[in-house]
Amino acid sequence: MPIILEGSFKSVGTIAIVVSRFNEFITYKLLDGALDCLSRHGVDVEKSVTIVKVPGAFEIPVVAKKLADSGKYEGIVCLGAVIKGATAHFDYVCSEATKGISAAMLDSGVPISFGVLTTDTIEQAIERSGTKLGNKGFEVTQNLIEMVNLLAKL
Ligand code: INI
Repeated sequence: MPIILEGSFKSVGTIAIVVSRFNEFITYKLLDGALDCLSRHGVDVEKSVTIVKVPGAFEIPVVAKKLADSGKYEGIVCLGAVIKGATAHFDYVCSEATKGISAAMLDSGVPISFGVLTTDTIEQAIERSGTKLGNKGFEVTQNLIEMVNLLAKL
């Protein structure tokens, strides 16, 4: 039999959430989803979760990297919403947020989940932040819990 390693959804320790204020009517719904997920997986949100607010998705990576390097957190959730209609530099903001968050995870070895919505319309963002298509903040937080548990086994 091969050895199969997989992360469980066992409760985790200290978690940081980086959330951008840009499009906050969407991102704060993602934050609600993330906190709901942590608390329903047994995390004491009052004691073990730190929330860091940044102006926009472009600023998320530098904060995620600093939090990861601090050694204080088992995992980091990044939440934002980049909506095409709202900007001419959509592609740049998306690409820098994606690359930067990924680099922060690979450089630090700390699991970081990518909960930055990149949508063509506000409606698509609303659908993914607690309505028709669920709550991406909840989903990416569940993935983070799995990755924290998986990395602890490797
Ligand atoms: N930031 C976002 O998080 N979402 C957006 O849709 C967005 N738009 O549309 O411009 C956005 N821009 C701000 C950017 O993230 C930075 O905060 C800004 O460029 C200052 O560095």
